[in-house]
Amino acid sequence: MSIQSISHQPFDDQKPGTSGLRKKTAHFQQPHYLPAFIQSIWAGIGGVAGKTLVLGGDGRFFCKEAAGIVLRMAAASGAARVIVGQNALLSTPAASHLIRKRGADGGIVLSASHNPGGPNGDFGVKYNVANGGPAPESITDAIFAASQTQSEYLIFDAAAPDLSILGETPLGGMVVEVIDPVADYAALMEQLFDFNALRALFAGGFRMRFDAMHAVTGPYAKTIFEDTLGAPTGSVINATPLPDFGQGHPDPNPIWAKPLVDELMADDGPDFGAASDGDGDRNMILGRGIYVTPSDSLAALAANATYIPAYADGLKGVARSMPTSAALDRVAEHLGIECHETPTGWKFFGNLLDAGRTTFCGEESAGTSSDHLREKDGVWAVLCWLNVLAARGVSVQALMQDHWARFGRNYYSRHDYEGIDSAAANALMDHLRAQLPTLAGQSVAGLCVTHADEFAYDDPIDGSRTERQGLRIYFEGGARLVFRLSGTGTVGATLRVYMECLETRTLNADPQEMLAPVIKAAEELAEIVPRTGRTAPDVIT
Ligand code: G16
Repeated sequence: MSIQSISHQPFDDQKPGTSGLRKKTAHFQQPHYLPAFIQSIWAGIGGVAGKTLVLGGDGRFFCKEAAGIVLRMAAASGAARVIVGQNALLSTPAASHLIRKRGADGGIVLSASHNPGGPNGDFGVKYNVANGGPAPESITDAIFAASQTQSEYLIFDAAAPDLSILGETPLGGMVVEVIDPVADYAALMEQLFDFNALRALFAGGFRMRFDAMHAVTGPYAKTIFEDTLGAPTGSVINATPLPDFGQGHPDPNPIWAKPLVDELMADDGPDFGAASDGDGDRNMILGRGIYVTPSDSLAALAANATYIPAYADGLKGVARSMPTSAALDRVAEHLGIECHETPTGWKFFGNLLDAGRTTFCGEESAGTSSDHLREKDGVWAVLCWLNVLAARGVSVQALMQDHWARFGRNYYSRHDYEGIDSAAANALMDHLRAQLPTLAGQSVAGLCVTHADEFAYDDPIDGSRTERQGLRIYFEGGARLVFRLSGTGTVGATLRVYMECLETRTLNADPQEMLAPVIKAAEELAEIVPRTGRTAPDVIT
């Protein structure tokens, strides 16, 4: 065996986005593209010699080959050990937990999250640091800087070990340790929740449907919900991870998980429904006859956290991304705890969690989690809901009615315009940005603007400042409008428009109807139709 040094032209498009580097699969498969990025990661983290890494992915097309390349490159650059999930599978939260549990220096997750997979789909690479969380911007900036000049990578010219076989195998001077991807994570969940209460819940006939969307959470959900907690076989559907996610879009929202939503909306539907995404960090929560928005789910879990053994002593604080609704703020105010507002991207919660300033955090984009690890965690969110329902003995519907009656309801919706022309999207944002200073006091679509700004975040722990994180327009009465361009798309630009309004009396109306004036204001202010050529959003959540 020998180490090969391969030369190539530097790539100029390897800037990590909201969550790692995401591109079309074919783009990643072009000669040298993936290895060049991996070599840039080694450079960005100060080398990999002597280090222990965790490696896994969501099982999408190209994951296994990519895992082999990462292993051969880690060995060539002197890594001591790589702990890899069997068949290169690891959910993002399981990888985060393993990094922490094993004291690893970091980890690589091969995933484009909720983006479709397959030869014509997307692929992605994320790097997580020693706390188990996504690399902060200081590191992703260093990786990007390295990628712009790097013209050579090192790779072992021997095949990587067979990742279907558990156990340790040497690769040069490095150890490849293939582990069961589920066991450590499942053991952690058992420590956090009242598994006896959950067993009793299912034994009492509680019916749940969990849609793993042919993605990575299938084996985790089968083990935990069916094998351990006794949910009937078939409670977990689409449970085998497939390279193309069954040609689906593994994004747990009412559009892409419509069959599950339809099942839960039926009069004889299950008591509880949930879905997770490609890499298992997102979640969607449903009860019979009710869809719980991610913002409401976060707020409801925070309000009920003390019913869960791990959080019985209460929450130290909470955090949400800026576009997430203010439902959480109202709970935090009631509990008398800190509520932090961060930019979109899980990496911004890391410092707050490490410093013990927040226990629960979440995002409107279907991510919820706690300080048990440093990623969002779909199965954890589902277990939280089940634990609260079991402890309170109520339905999802009753719990949310009670929540809104206590705190009011933040009606919320996000409209996405996908794959629009990048220049048009940037021009739309510039046009909006230019209006911000003069909007206060103006009336738009019958709503009076109280103030408007561009969100910037000053991290209270390390003092870093992150600018240009979304345009915000606030209206009298508590309504709010936010505009951002997505940092996870792979084609053109995706415009996200986030809308909310607070209502304390009408608690069971259609969100799109309640938000109609805010939606109209968004269209008028941003000139969405003329500037994008789109007459309707592609996705409404
Ligand atoms: C990623 C990030 C999240 C973010 C989401 C949407 O989720 O981890 O923090 O909220 O993307 O980001 P954007 O609005 O920029 O597209 P995931 O599940 O895709 O890794």
